[in-house]
This record gives sequence, C-alpha cells and structure tokens, in this order.
Amino acid sequence: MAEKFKNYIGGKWVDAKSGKTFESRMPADWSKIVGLFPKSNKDDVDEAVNAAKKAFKEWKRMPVAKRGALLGKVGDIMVKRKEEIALLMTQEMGKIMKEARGDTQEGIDTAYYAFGEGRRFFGKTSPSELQNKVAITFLCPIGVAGLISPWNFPIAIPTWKMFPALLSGNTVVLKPSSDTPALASKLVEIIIEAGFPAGVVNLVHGPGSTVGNAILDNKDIGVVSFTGSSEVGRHIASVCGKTLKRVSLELGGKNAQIVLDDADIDLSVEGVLFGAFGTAGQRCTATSRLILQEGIHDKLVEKLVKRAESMKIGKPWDEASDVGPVINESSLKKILGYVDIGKNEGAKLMCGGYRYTEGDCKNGWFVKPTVFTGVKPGMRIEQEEIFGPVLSVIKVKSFEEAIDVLNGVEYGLSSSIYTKDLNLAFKAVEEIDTGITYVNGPTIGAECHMPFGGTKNTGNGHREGGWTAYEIFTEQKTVYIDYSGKLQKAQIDVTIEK
Ligand code: UN1
Repeated sequence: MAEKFKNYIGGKWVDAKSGKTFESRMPADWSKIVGLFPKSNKDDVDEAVNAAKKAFKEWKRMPVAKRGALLGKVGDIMVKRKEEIALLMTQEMGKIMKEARGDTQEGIDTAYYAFGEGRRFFGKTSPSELQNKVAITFLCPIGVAGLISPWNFPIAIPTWKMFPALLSGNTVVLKPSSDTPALASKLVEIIIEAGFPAGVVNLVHGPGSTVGNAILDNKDIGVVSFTGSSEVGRHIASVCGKTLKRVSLELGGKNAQIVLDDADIDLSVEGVLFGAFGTAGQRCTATSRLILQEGIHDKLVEKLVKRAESMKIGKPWDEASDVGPVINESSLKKILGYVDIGKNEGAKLMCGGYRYTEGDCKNGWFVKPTVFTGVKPGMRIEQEEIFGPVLSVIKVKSFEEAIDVLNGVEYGLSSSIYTKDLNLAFKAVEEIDTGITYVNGPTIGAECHMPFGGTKNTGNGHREGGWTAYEIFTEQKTVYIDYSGKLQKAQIDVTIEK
C-alpha cells in the first residue's frame, strides 16, 4: 500500500475535505508510487489562509532575529537530513544524486542566509528637510503569502520563496507542484521539527486549476510568488492585477551560451554539457542554444557530440548516472514533439532525439541528450522553451551577430559567453539582455545570495535570491519624527533652492 500524505493546516496534518487523492510516481520507473496526496480544492485553501491569517498577528510580533534563529534551525536539520532528502528527490523528481544534493544545499544556503538577515533587517534613516525632525523606514510584512512552486527545484525553490517570506514576518500557504508533493511534505516536516508556531506555515496539495486559482482569488492573500511557465504567469498576473495583489513571477527561459573563436574549446564543451544536459535540461536556466562563431564551430561540435553520446543515462539514484529521466510522460511527448519540429524545420539531428529504454530504463521517461546543428534564428526549436535535454547549435560570423541571436528571443533569464578577450567579455555583459550572465561559465549555477530572475517575458521585474527576495515580501513604512515641539510644514516653512 502506498503511503498516504496529508495537507498541513493550522498546525495539523489533515486530509482534503473532498477525501480525494492523487498519486506521485517515479519518473525513472513509472510503475512505482511515491505516495498518495490530498487532492484539495478551494475549501482547503480557504481554511489554510484563515489559519495563516490568524497566526500572522503573533508571528509578525516575534523579533526578527528570533524568526531568523528558527530558520537557522531549519538549515541545521536540513544538513543532517541532506542525504535522505536528496535520495527522495532522485525518486520523486528524477534528478541525479549529485544534483539532488545541490538542490538541497541551495535550500540550506537559503536558510542560513535568512538566519543572517534576522540580524540585519535594516531600514534607512535620513535627516529631514526641517530642523529637529528625522525620517526612518522600517521593513514590514505584507500578511499571508501564497507560494506556488515548481517541480524542477523541488526543495530549493520553495525555500527561496518561503524563507524570505517567513523571516520578513509573513505567514505562508504553500502549494507545491503535483509532480513533487512528497518533497514539499518533507520540507514542511522539517519546519515543524524546527518549532514553528501553528498556522505560520501551511501546505495545501492539489492541482493549479483549483488550489492555485483559490490562492489567487482569496482576498486575504497579500502577495503571490510563482515559478513556472510564462503562460500560467500571465494568467496569475492578470487575476492578481484585478485585486491589486503583489505578484512575483519567475517564468520561462531560452538561454544561450556564446563561444567565440578565441575561447578555450574544452572548457566551453564542459560548460555546455553541464548547462544543456544537467537536470536533463529541466532548469529555467538550462542552456538550450549554443551560438558558435564559425571558426570554432566544426571542431567544437565534433567534441560536443562525442561527449553527449557517451553520457550515461540511468537511474538517478545510481551515482554513476550522468542523466536522469524527464519528469513525466507529457513532458517526454512535448520534448520528442520538438525533435520532430526541429527535423521538419530543416535542422540537422547530430545525436539523441529519442526515448531511451535500454536496461532498467524501460519504465522511465528517459531522453537521450540531443544536439541539433544548422539551426537558424527564428526556428521554433531556437525560440521556444523545450524544458528537456535538447540543444540547438547556431553558427554565426561575428561577435555582434552572436549577441543579436542571443537577444532575439522573448525570454531573458540566463546567458553565457566563452572568450579570453576581456574587452569582448565586458562588451557582452553590457549588450546582453538577460537577468543573469556568466563569463566563461555555463548558464546554470546561480548562487543563493545573489538576485535571480530575468528580463522580458521571463518575469515581471522581481528578483528572488539574495537581498532582493526580501523586497518581494515586505512593505516599506516611512516614519517621520518631529521633536521641535511645534507644527513644522514641509515644502512651506523652508524652501530649499539650489
Ligand atoms: C531554475 O531552473 O528554476 O542556477 C532554478 C541554477 C540553479 C537554480 C535554477 N541554482 O541553475
């Protein structure tokens, strides 16, 4: 019998009111069930929001350093349970063991960053334009935060959202992806173990169409944070626009790595293999386009294809595997559909492009690392997010053309350039229109203490990670203190001329 999981609302583990459940299965072996989860709807969400609203009153009064200490404790527990979390991640989400440890580590880093923020939750102080008066700002929580997280970083991304929200004094309702509910449950278990008061963290499992929409519709949710597709992001923004909820969106990417003629060829190949096929290409930051200057093109493609072909596909919990499965059958179909699109568009398939079913991979959603050459700007495989191990190689003549191709998509998350020419590297940093750029490194590998997010259709201007995540979850309060003992009138009593 599969293990039965519950929602966590107001400090209690509870079933969905409907009594219905859904399954989470293993992408590497679809015959195996990870667990059964409550298929919740609006009633469950409303109850969770009520619990969060009730808990907010006390939680926001707890000194921020104390809230930070609780998050530090979460980090400590995650350190102790890192292997256990990573193993579950290989089973439920399918990324390979090394990457699963990395995902968990990103959550640990985010917890310790939040712990530190508890001692530097600074506002600003300013002199007034009048005498005997001063101005100060404070950071205040918003209220209840609705967090909608994806499956591809099933620990890191919920922590990116939850920990800054909690440290800032908000209470939260988390709706994790229905593809990775056991990992979200594990994270909440850890939060409970750390000793958070009831109602501060609430977990509601279920589909976006009911649970996600109920979060958007609930008038007591003050801020929504979502990571996922641009299509869903647009829907969320339009619903939240009507009720003037703050909303932070991390959406699609079509990230490119440029390699100029003077670059270190082996280093560039290492980078693109990791960027394109790490996590089976299922990162928002994955390298899905490789833009090669013509002088380096043939030699690099030869090395790349050889290496891509020899990558070991296998069970993600097997330490020897380089590439695990993709998340589910519909994702597999979408990816293989793009392989057909690429062929029909006239691109040349150099390797991969099919479902891999050898050995013990027969019950999983494995895709052989795929490389297309002869890809032209404007082709669908060059423009659209595929979210799988498919790389499009585009040949260009010059640095300028490389930048134009890199920028010629609707997204702007991550990017990379390999060159030894310092001047061109800086020029690229200036000209590239993305939120993140790497020089001589792949498009993946963002660190928790720096802003994370993108331009154009990748988001709506917010940045997760680092100090900027805290801007999403706080209101600024400006306070003027007048110690003159008389009525002083700004702009009227004193006119300051230049
Ligand atoms: C994502 O793909 O949504 O930079 C997040 C990286 C990771 C985070 C990716 N640290 O690839």
